[in-house]
Amino acid sequence: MPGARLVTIESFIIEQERMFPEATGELTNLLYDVALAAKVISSYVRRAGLAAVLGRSGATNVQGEVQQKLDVLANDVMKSVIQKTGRVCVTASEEDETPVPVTLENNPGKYVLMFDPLDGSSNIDVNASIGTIFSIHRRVTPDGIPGTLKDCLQVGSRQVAAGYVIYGSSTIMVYSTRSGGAHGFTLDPRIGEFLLSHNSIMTPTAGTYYSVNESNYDRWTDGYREVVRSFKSRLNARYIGSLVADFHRNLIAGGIFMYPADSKSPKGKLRLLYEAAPLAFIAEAAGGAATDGERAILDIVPKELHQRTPLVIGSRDDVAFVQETVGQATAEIA
Ligand code: FDP
Repeated sequence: MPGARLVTIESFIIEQERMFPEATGELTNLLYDVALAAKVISSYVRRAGLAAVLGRSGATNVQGEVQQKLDVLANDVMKSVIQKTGRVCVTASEEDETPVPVTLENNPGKYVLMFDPLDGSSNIDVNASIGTIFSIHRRVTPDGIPGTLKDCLQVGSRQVAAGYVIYGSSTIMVYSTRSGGAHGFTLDPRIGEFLLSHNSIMTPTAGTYYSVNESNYDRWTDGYREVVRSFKSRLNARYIGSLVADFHRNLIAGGIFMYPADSKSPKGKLRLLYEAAPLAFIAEAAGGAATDGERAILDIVPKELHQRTPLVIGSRDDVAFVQETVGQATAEIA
């Protein structure tokens, strides 16, 4: 728009950092590295039907899930952009079995980056929205040496920043830091820059939508069945099956996403460290909430890298309703 003030993601992050005189600029640069990786991944996603990147890679990841070529590619892009900057000491990803420490040669930094490089794999080949999710912590092991699993296994409330990128009708990156607020930037394909499009997102306290895979209904506990019966009578249903896309729509429009534990996945399906915790950080920054049905997601202390968790996330009143209804149903059984 001629004359409109264009705020790039870089200038916005720098402006935010000025609120903290003690900041060294490293986190700013790390967020900018993530934005760069997102642009590269976005360029592959946008050409996916033309470049030879659709389909299965022929391998399975640590969770036993079939890896798509784009999963592997996105994972490689993230690591190659992030690992040699001297800003992180270790990365961890849904696609890597163990943490990948930054070697001495590549100068380990003070941050830990965990990510799901391409969330919503089942939607890759059918041109539906997919995304990248990331979580950043300060390291807890001594500076100057490669990071370890200990740096990764930190409670969500200690995140210093988190965010996601959605490759949808446009590419949007949303992030939040401890300085507060959740901010969204749309990639302008004409200039290849993320520009501020959603300043200080606040999610409605009560939502319009509920998003859950209802084909699991018979596998849920009575509490979740009751919740969904109630939602059916007063909310509208939307389920894409890409966590980022379902979460983003509900964040903007108001709503709730649920992936409860069920008899097939007794610990839940989604991963705590690089799916649930970063999105919970964003949800809380936007005035929403996230729980596993009993505890706030940000209070869960992880025990393993690829730990799974039930997830209920979105508008505050709806999340509270789920927690209360599920809690009562559990108490009645006990
Ligand atoms: P996917 O298996 O396609 O990678 O992260 C896992 C995830 O997608 C989420 O993005 C999505 O919300 C969920 O699983 C979908 O699971 P269901 O197919 O069981 O509904």
